[in-house]
Order: sequence, then structure tokens, then C-alpha cells
Amino acid sequence: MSMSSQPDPAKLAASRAAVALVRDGMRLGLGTGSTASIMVEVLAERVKAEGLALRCAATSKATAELAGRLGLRVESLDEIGWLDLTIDGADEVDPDLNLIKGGGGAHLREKVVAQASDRMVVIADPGKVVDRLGAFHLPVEVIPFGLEATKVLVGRALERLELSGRPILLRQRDGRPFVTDEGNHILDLALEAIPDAPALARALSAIPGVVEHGLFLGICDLAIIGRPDGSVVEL
Ligand code: ABF
Repeated sequence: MSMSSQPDPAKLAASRAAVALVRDGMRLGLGTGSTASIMVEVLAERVKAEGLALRCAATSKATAELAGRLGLRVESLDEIGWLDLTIDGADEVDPDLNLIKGGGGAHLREKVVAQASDRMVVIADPGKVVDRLGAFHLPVEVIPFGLEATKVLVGRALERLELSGRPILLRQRDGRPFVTDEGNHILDLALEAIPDAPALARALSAIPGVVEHGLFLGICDLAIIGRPDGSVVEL
């Protein structure tokens, strides 16, 4: 494997199993994050070895850059139109394949790409598997305009769902608000647990300054969990 540093064996195992699902001629969605980056490298090696003709749409500028550098054919989602398969990482996966995503700040494009795919496969290491979503801070992408008002509305939504008092943190990078690929900011909700994920998803989506939250409910079709010994389990 030509990766610059030794990849995490669990993430590598999940990546290999997911890349084995790829068929010649497929239109693929490429995820974002460290696990998805390993998958892109594994995919590029397979494409080179087998001469597969694929069309790829990336979920972030970072992934587009990586995939292009490795020789994959990267096009915009609009150029491709619809995708056969998207392979992406996650921050949490529950037993019903509901997810929290967005720790990498790319969940808006990730959700657009996943929903524009016939099949969405998550790849992860065992640390991402949870009984119930919510220990990982829930990312919520918000427009910069009216940010403080949006925070108030998010707080009120949490109160109605008996999640009052949970910190709402404006994500920072290098001492400034983090900016997504779409030019927005991210609020990270420190919820500890999410008793009713569909209700929270609906409440957040109803706030005008919220562009998209990181709850992926009923979107993932298969989760491939890699183990450090190189084996995988499917959820
Ligand atoms: C993307 O990357 C995100 O939705 C998720 O936040 C993150 C997972 O990153 P990693 O694979 O580095 O843990 O999939």
C-alpha cells in the first residue's frame, strides 16, 4: 500500500470491504474524513490495478483534491446526476444504522451526496458503534447571518425536547469560527444522549438559520465495521 503513513488497521479493513462492493462503470460518492481518505486510497489502487471506469463525486474539497491527485475521475454531482453508491465515514452508528456525522464539518455535502445515491455504505472502526446516538457532539451547520438568534432558537428547540441547558458550542479553528465548504459555521450540540432523534431532527430543520444537522436517519443502508485484526462485521 502506497499510503504515506501506516493506516489504522480497522479503518483499512472497513475500507477494503467497502471498495470490494465497487463495480466497473459505477457512479460513486466519496466521503470525507480519515476513514474515507483511506478508502479513497484503496479505491484508487484498485482502479489502477483493474482499469475500472468510474465517475466520482466528492463530499468535500479535501476529498476532491485527494481523489484527483490519486488519479480518480472526479466530477461535480450535477455532472454525474445520480450515484450508484456512496461510501463515507461517520462519528456514531447505532444498531438501526442511524448516524451522527459532521465531526469533519462536511455533513451538508455528505447528506446531499448520500441522498443522491441508490446505496449509502458507512465505513468505521469499532469506536463509532453506539447503543444510542448523542455522546458525540451533534454538528449543526448554520448560516453566518443572525448566528446569535439561531443559537437562541436552537436552545429553545432543545428545551422543548427536554434537553435544556446542553451547551451549544460555536466550532472554532485557529481561534476563529470554523467555515465549511459552503461558507457556513457549525454549532456543536453537547447533548450527551438523544432520546428522540427524529423529533430533534425535525425541530432543527424547522429553524431558518439552520442549513443542515448531522443526524442521518434512515439514510445508511449498510455499515461495515473494521476490526484491528483486519476482519469486518456488517450492521
Ligand atoms: C465524515 O468524517 C464525517 O461525517 C465524520 O464526521 C467524519 C468521520 O471521520 P473519521 O473517519 O476521521 O473518524 O465521514
